[in-house]
Amino acid sequence: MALKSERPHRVDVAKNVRNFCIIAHIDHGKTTLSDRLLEITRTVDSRELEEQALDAMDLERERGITIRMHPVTLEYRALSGEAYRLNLIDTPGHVDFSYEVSRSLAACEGAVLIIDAAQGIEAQTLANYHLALEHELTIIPVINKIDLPAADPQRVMGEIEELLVVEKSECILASAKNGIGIEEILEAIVHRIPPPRGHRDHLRALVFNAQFDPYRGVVSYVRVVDGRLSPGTRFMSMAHERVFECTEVGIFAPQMRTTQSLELGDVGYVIANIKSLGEIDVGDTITSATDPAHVALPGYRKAVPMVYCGLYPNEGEYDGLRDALEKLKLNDAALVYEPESSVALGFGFRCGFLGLLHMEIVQERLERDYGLDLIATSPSVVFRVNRTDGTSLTIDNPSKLPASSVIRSIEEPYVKATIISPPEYVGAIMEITQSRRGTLGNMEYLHDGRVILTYEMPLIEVIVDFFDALKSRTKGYASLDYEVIEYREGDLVKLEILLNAEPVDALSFIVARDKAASRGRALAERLKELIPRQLFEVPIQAAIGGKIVARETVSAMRKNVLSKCYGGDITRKRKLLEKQKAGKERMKRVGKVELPQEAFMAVLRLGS
Ligand SMILES: Nc1nc2c(ncn2[C@@H]2O[C@H](COP(=O)(O)OP(=O)(O)OP(=O)(O)O)[C@@H](O)[C@H]2O)c(=O)[nH]1
Ligand SMILES: [Mg+2]
Repeated sequence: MALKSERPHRVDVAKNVRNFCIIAHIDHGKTTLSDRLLEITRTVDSRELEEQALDAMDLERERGITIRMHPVTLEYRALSGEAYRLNLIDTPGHVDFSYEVSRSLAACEGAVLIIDAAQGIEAQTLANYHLALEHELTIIPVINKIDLPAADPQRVMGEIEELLVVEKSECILASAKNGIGIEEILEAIVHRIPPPRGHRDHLRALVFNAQFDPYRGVVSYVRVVDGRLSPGTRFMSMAHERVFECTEVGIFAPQMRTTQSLELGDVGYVIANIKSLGEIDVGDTITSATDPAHVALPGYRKAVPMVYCGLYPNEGEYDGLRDALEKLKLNDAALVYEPESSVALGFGFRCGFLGLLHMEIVQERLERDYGLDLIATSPSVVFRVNRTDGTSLTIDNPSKLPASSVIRSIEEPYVKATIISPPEYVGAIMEITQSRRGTLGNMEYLHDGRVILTYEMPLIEVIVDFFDALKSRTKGYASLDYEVIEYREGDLVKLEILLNAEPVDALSFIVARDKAASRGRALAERLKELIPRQLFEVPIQAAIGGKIVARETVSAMRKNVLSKCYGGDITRKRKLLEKQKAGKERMKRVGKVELPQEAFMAVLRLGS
């Protein structure tokens, strides 16, 4: 065997363990299939099983989407009579969270790839499939939702054969909702996915995720690759060369459940009095402190935030926001933040996110879990500015753009976008991608007539309302996936918005020169609708390099809400006043003008 010549030790096999994750495009039924697997293996009593049981976060349940990866251990007695331990990881399907998917894949030997029988292969199906191939995983294709009237498994099998290196005969037909095909999936997991292999000595475990628990410190999610871990084991983080003593190990069932040890091939958690995530990293390798391994496991690239915005609290809540960000960061390594100040909004933080959904979710958690009231400024990407003196700088905030006289060039991130759509919408897609500086790379027709289009386009154009425009112009049929490929030079300018003749830094953004004027006009019009009438007239101007390109005016009005309540109904009066006050809370005073939150996001919705 090849492995033998490289390593002196005997290769061991954890014969009755299987590690796999469930991957798919968003909403194709990963978490619902996990429910069925929890149920059939009696990991959770079926009377207690809630729908989408693994989506434990309140935000996940409300939105019906998975945000985090969720590992769980199942005990399965196969038809052969043999008992297996299956470690499953449910993953998110949304493009913002593909980092969770790739981390999960690294802990597994196999992946169950779900494809919706009515929708077929979508953009994230392909993206996640390729991720699984990169990790050399065994793939089990499952065609789900065959109960739907619109299901067409034959067509989907055709697509699978066309686009993936998978035979029709490997596909399993299932309905996660109605419990069809579940046993077949379990048998395929046991028979097709290889058991974990490794060495019984020289502990090496991959930290594929970590959570911070205020009482117990860092809970590391690990996959044991070699050796074993048990309470009392003194282990070392290879990235930080710090030694800890393990106090508890266990599995997710789906709640944390203590076990005596984690053996070769196992997936579970480790607790060891680790006080902060700076002492151990996601992607780190844990090894024995007394008998360390020489080579760390491959680990991960760091998650790079793509989208930045400013978050500004109400007066007096700055410290509260800093504490809240600090706490959120403990469980969300992809979130970055640093203090910034804005002439218009005062003191706040510049925060970096994986994408717009991530941004929305973080803001919602800050407001809800920490009782903060925030204004988010319009999102930006990270630009590279090359100055005339030969130096360059990166900026994630348009207001930091140096004067145009010292700029030699500006570079911006480009993405490769993959769009899958029925053919009748190709015209519309070309229109919206062209208007967003996209260039068509490839166009391929599928068996069923659908088209796969690949584009290269600036990330900022994707963020600014592209997805919404795509969904509305294709009646929701097109799916989109994208990844950043490189920085390219662009002819870019800063568009500034002035209220009452004062530039508002939090409303400025960077845009392609040839579109700046029309964007400026559209934004001024939109702001006119959004800014409530004030006691005085508010001129809105859009300017490029000091030149005004658009002007609108919000006319003055004195609004006496109480004039509606004739008669002496004092409770009604109070209610109205309170309502008005609640409405005000989402306003931010900028100079003399009150601005609603929507004004800062207006740039995102210009197309629609
Ligand atoms: N008819 C039918 N609906 C299903 C089936 N499986 C899942 N669904 C529904 O599809 C929707 C999405 O299911 P989820 O399990 O949340 O999908 P997911 O892949 O986990 O979604 P993300 O985690 O957000 O990517 C839910 O409304 C489910 O009830 C099925 O077999 N048949
Ligand atoms: Mg899910």
